[in-house]
Amino acid sequence: MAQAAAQTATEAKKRGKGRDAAQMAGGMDRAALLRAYHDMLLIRRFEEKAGQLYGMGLIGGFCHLYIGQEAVVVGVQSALGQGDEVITSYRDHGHMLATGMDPKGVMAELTGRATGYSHGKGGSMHMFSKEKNFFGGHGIVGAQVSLGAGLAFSNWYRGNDRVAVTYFGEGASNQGQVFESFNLAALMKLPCVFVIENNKYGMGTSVERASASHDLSKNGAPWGIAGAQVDGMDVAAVHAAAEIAVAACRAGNGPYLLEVKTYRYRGHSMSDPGKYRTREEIQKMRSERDCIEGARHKLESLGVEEAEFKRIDDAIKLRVQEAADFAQSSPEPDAAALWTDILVEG
Ligand SMILES: Cc1ncc(C[n+]2csc(CCOP(=O)(O)OP(=O)(O)O)c2C)c(N)n1
Repeated sequence: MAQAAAQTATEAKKRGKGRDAAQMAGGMDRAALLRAYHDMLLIRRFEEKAGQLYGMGLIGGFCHLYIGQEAVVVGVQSALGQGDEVITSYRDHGHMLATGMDPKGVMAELTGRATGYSHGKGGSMHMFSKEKNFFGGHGIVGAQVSLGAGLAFSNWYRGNDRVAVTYFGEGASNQGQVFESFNLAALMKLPCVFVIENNKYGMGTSVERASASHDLSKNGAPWGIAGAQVDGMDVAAVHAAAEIAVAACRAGNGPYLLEVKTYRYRGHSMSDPGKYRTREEIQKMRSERDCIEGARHKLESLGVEEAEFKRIDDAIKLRVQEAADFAQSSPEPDAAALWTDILVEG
């Protein structure tokens, strides 16, 4: 990781040539960090609103919030280029927003409305966007890892220079299909960035109790997969590590494994009583390590003033409220829609 950090610093220096070094924060300049702050805050406010609507009985079924983990997806997405692809688990609303999907369509889907991304028939865990190269949204733990390797395979087969990013949790990381995917991706040098979002808990089981491997970034080592661990509460650090990973993949070096150490503030899903950890543990992370507060402090030191933060906050609040209003005023799908978008084998 030290080597990776040094490489990033050199690359950042090259990119920032002529700029004041004080205007850079971990390879992100002021404008990039401000954008990242905006994107993280949009996810946070969207998820808070989704939590409220769930409490009001407007969202049915499962709902896994991403609050606390925003720096992971925003940092990685900021290192991607046009046409790069993203696939993830059921904890997916943040990934959708980061790829540029419309908050209105996502909220409408959460509330089961016809205007949602899956016409109100998929819900929280099942949304896709071909336009934004977002491939879901998968409720089966680990399933997206082999699908993500498949996305990378299709890019390799077509001979383009696109990279597929496959996100999964530390709980999923010891599944057999994950290691099968590592093997094939390494064997064929597939352009896949595997991102382990290590939020410390798989449902109510801590990573210490579930995993014999304590440095998950080394889990691809038997197949020669390069890996790095990164602080997932620091968006600039995630961005810097992701730039290295994406560049390595795009250069044809095969897959890359990033373990991003993060934390979720809310329960596993909305029905989690949270008995496996203390309130103090959560509060400590929130007050000392929060990714949005951390970015805000860096931006303040780069000269961003209160009025600018307020302008961003107000615009996001409005956008999220508009998404909630749009969802609530949209119709539910017609009963006849039960017979569309499905495969019926006779
Ligand atoms: C194959 C399979 N086994 C079990 C489950 C039940 N389940 C849902 S989420 C989860 C924990 C996964 O934890 P992790 O991969 O760390 O992701 P996180 O929820 O922390 O984002 C489990 C066991 C499932 N959905 N699919």
